[in-house]
Amino acid sequence: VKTIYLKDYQAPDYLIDETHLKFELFENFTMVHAELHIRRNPDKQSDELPELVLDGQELELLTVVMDNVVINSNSYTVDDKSLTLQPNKNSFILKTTVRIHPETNTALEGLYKSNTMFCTQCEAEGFRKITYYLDRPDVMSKFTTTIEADQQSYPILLSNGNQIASGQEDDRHWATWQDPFKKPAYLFALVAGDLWCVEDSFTTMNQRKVDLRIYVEPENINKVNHAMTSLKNSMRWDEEVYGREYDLDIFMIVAVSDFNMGAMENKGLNIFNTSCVLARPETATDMAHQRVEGVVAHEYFHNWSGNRVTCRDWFQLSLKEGFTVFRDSEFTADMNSRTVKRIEDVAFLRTHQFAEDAGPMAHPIRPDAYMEISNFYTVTIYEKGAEIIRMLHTLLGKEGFRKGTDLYFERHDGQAVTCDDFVKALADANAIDLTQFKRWYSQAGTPQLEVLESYDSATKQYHLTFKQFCPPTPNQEEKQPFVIPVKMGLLNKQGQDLPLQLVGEGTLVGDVILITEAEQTFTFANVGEKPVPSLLRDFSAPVKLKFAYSKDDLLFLMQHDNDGFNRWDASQRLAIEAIQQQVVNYQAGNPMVLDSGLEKAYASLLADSSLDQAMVAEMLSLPAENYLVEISEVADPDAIHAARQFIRQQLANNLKGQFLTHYQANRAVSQQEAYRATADHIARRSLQNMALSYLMLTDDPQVLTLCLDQFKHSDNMTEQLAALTNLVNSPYESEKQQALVDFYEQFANDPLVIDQWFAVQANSQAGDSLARVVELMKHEAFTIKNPNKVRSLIGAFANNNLTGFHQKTGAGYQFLADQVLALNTMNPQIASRLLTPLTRWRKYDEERQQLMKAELERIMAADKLSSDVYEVVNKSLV
Ligand code: HT7
Ligand code: ZN
Repeated sequence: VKTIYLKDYQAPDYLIDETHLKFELFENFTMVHAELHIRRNPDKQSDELPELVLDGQELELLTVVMDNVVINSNSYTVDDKSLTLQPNKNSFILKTTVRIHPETNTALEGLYKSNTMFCTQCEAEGFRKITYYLDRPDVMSKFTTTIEADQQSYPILLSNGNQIASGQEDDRHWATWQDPFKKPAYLFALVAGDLWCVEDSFTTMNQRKVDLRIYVEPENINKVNHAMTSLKNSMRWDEEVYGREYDLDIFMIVAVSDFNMGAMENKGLNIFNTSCVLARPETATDMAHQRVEGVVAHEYFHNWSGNRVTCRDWFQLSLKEGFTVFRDSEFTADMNSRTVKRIEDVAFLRTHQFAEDAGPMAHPIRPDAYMEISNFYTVTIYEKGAEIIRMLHTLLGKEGFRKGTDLYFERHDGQAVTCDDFVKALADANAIDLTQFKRWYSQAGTPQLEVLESYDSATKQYHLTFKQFCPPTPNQEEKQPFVIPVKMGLLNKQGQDLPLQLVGEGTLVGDVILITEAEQTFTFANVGEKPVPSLLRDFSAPVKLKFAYSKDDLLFLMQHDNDGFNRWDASQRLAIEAIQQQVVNYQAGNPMVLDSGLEKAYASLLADSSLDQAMVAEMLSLPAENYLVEISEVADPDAIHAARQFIRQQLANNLKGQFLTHYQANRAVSQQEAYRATADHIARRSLQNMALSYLMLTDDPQVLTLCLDQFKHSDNMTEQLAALTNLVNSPYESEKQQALVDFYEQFANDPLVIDQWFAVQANSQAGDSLARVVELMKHEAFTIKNPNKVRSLIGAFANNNLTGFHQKTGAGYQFLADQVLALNTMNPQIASRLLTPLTRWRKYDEERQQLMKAELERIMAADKLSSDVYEVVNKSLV
């Protein structure tokens, strides 16, 4: 498998101004006729005409015609990756015909079938599985697409842009779509199927009416309202916050059941995983509703950050993904609770991205090399990428950032550009030097930021010394200091922020200090008493902050910090300390104890009626097991699980009365008010379910009655699924089995709900979870060909069921490796993603390390490894 390097980037020798495609769709094959208007790239001059090397995979080439002259097979070469021709003119029209087989395409890349419909997924390099092409994002072309298919089976025929013609002949019909915007092939889309649609419209800021359509399979037609509302909110938000108006007369979304990721931003024709479009209260949880809102917004925002301005090459992926994740997270923050969104994003980043940054697949947000680009749709490119954009927003301020993005869109509209171009637009618009800041683009790893304090009561000066250090990552031993914006406050005894008066060296802008050196001291004047520092407010940089907070400091910050994020963070630090002490006790065979400070903190949170309910729910959640693994030197899954569970149990017993009061009050409101997916309702349900999960640990039969009542008599999936999850993890065996049977019967016809049913069982804390997962793989509702099913059963087990997956026998590892091998040829992208937990083998004890490595080696030794799986296994074993 070849490695591709950023340093080897070369502009294309040829460009394709126009692309005319004709698809003839049949049940056993599809014919693709392509007419490409090609010319030499004027920016690449040479005396001789270079060869034209078109990408193409799994294509049966039938004809090649250049400027109306048939080219015979002696005059071109074809291998399994390309078609090479020698042009004799600077510009020409090349026509090819290929036969392809969407009906047997299980990789879900290129043109494939999902249930009965045809659909496409071309990012990153799927278009080459449709026709021979210059399949690279810096080749942008105007597309016209004709689709011809059986009228009865495929009444709906869609592609990018506007429909300009249609017709019928016997039992077949056709439609022609034209996209007026130049685009790279990865944004091409085609859909053909028996679909229903919900229609609405949006009037843009310049009073243009845009037709909005969401297409689904008929049985899902009652589940698209939430997505439609989210779409209209996104369109308005992008106008108001970024001044970006939609540019076509029609915007379509199509929901498909078989999809490797969440969704795809194809120009004017977004294709979505059903899990990211369909939502109605009875079948989708609050979390699922929020995911729909976020993904609809994300894909819509790509119309500017990704489509109008796209990436020059795939090393620049974070140019569109990091920026768009930042845009969608700000949208969600504006639509819902800003603090809760920040807490959720940071918890996700710290758990998953920090782990990636510390593992064998660590890479900068702009990687220097890859083997298989599909492996680089990572939490680093997306979520860390978004954090880097957030830091730019912090550095430039709201207005400065907007000036920068305005310049970026104006300068680069219609172009394929680089991360450097983005940063330069921001720098130019604000006349600021971002050279050092750009290290965030080229250096991998999570910096550690250690902070030491000293206070001099005589001079009333308070000093903070910051030391930054970034551990080595693959191929990057040494790191240069980063620019780290630290948003902060100094709290007096009453919990108020003191004015920040910086003296001497250093930069303070508003409440943000800039760390630029490996070690740097900041001195604050007129500090009348030793303050408690609140550092890295709002998580202003993706770093690991080390400060020796005392327990009292943390309790104080939890109550008083005027930054909601840091109040939550203090609660997490307190909980982590308490859990880590019990991990030590568990390992030493000593009795575990509940920290009285933690209990008091929880009691006062539950008693304080002035607090935002969403915040209470967040602060009462103990850090997830996966995060506890991430922050362990050597992770002991059994000890982590036992310690966390012990603390939950103790808190449940000791605070039972308070949990019950909250539960009953909130459940009563749930029963009275109709479901709404608004921030206040979501907060209330999350507190209610949090209380229920603690109460269910008390073994009180009265609580079981409450839980069963919630399971049986809720009008929404948020309450019903929470009740089912609690039952599945309870000791009440017969109630658990009955609930699982009832739930399945109730929702057997709804695959997305059945995905939840699989996931709840995969995450079960019962000792036999692996056996249950193996059994469920034989269930009528399971198929390994559907990525949502794989994620909800196999993925959920391997990623979230810490004790089940890491059982000492190694059976969990062996099971996962078997599934990776089964998927390797069927769907390499899913196989490679599924591998992630095994790649983290260095985190565990020697015995587990050996077992995990042995499975990676077994995969490595297998025949015909896909490049996707090969790259991940190879890097993990180095
Ligand atoms: N830009 C989209 C990426 C995507 C993708 C990548 C590889 C394989 C399958 C895929 N489906 C969608 C999604 C997004 O970030 O908006
Ligand atoms: Zn995206």
